[in-house]
Amino acid sequence: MTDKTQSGIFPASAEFVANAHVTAESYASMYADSVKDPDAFWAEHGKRVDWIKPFTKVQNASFAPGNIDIRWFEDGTLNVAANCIDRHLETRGEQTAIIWEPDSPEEQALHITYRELHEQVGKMANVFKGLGVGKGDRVVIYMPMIPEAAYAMLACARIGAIHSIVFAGFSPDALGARVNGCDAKLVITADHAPRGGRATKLKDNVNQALLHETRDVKCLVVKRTGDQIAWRAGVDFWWHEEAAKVSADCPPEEMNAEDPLFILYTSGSTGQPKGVVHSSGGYLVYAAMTHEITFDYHDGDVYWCTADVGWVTGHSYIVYGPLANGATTLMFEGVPTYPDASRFWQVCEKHKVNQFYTAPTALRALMGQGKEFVERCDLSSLKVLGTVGEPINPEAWNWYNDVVGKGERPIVDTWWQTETGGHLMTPLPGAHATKPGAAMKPFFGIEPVVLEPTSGAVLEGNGVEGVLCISSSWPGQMRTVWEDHERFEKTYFSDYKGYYFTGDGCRRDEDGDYWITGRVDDVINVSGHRMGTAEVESALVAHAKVAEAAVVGYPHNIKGQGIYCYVTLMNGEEPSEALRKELRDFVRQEIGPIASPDLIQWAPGLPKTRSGKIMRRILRKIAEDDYGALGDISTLADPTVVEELIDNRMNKD
Ligand code: 6R9
Repeated sequence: MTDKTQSGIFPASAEFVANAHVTAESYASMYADSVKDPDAFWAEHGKRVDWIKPFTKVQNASFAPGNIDIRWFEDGTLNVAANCIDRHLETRGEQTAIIWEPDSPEEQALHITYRELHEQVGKMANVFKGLGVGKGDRVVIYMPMIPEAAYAMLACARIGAIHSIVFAGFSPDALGARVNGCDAKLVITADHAPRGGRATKLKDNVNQALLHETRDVKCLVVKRTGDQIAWRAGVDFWWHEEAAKVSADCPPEEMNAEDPLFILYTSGSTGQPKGVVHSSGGYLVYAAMTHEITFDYHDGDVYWCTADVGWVTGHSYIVYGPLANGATTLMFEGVPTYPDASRFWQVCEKHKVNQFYTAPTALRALMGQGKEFVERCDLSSLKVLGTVGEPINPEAWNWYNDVVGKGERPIVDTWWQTETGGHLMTPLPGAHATKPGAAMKPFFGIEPVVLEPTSGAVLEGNGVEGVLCISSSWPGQMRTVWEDHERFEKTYFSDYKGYYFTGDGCRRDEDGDYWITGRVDDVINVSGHRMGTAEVESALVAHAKVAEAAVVGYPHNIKGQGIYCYVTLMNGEEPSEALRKELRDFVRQEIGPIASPDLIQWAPGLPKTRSGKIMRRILRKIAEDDYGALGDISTLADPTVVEELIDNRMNKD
């Protein structure tokens, strides 16, 4: 072990490799096949799902300017819910599909079999139909982490409705914008969402979000706590009451491979979140395949992804990927530190979890609490550990490896995005020795290229750093931005023509392994949550006392990046601590607690070019406490503002 640590390279044990789906040898040959003849490769792997009408065409994808068109398996038909449930009934009807672990360890966990899942999803699908939802209609899901959230997703898939999940931590305003954005017919929610011993009033948030809605948006409410809520007569319905009235029999709708399965809003570099649209066929093939191979999932394993279904990770790796594979997937309602910092590890012990997948921010928070919380639990069932969401610092990686994995479990650091549907780069646990913080190698069929940021020239060879693009399509790729295909092209295909631009920076090291260096656009990553700085800026300037605002990220011990705001007040307004708090609360209310500013610096002036553009590069450097590297400031309209900002920089300690 000391040897490995010194070299910074961690191979899997011979025992692990012997039983792994993919080894170093098979990776090399499969990867070569996947890029040499992608049609043949994906024609084979397309069989991972059951088709109603088998596809004859595999891929039809163009990244050409003016003609961004991505299709996979385009003449095939299928039903995603039938693939995640019905096809398993014969062989594993009595197997647990979902283990549900509630917020409080005092409350009973649930084990839902594939047969029970089939029944619940069938009922929910019939309730949706009864409420007027049909093929192609949109349903917004605003739910705690309870099994009904998964039922709702699968019920949509069963009848061909398109779901759009809004994270339960988002504010009523953010929810309202998303309900409107996709013209949803129905919102499904719960009365309250217990989390970390506190409860969010989800139904009240829905009421507030729909206050100015002119259409009658119906709302189906799951009773989670039974506490009092305000009811909108005629448009609100209790799930348990409606479920009692319908049959569980709901034949799955035949869907085209390219029919949208879901929309998921995500932040970009502009103020407006984008509705990322995913397909039915290609998405499911890719989610299922990556789930099995990246985590080396074997039949009978218990798999746990700690994400929320409100994020893409919850879509692909709690629900669709695992269930398509007939896996047992664990859904956790709570947080890592409630009732104490042992909670994750207790759940691993209790349910004998084999694959555990979480975010670096959670690991950093737990690392700070000390290893006793881990060591008091029996973690011998663990086989593979995963991380996702942001770059993992070597310290957290080493802690994960040593304290949680006892130096014996491969760690898969999976790099991917809402837009990619599934993992694009990750070590495979039986194939690649890992390096702390490296995403290592492309998944099958993925062709990464590193470009020189300004010229767009392809950087060949090893030991290079630049922006990360992907040169050809893969089945899980997003297909468009909801009702804005132009924005799809502009965001992802216009900076570097002919490539999908990820927005991330990347280094290919001397061994040809990939390291993600973080976003190169105005997107920051706060506790693994993507946040467009422009969104926080528009929230701030919406406040009556704010004239102008600029927001950047800065290094934060636990969150990875914190939110640093430079705020210029309206003439005559005085800065004060009370106003700081007011602005913080205002942003929370506009977007949600995850967007809460960490630091607010009063800025009488912002560094701007003569054409009036804010020079964020400089603001980023000041926030990072890195004045040596400010670069050329001579093009500023008024260079003295920089000095003033440095003098008044917020003390971060
Ligand atoms: C799945 C997910 C995507 C952005 C992505 C990148 C960052 C995700 C990462 C990672 C380094 C990893 N990111 N995984 N950076 N290493 N293993 O997180 O999707 O919420 O859309 O965020 O997150 O910057 O571009 P999403």
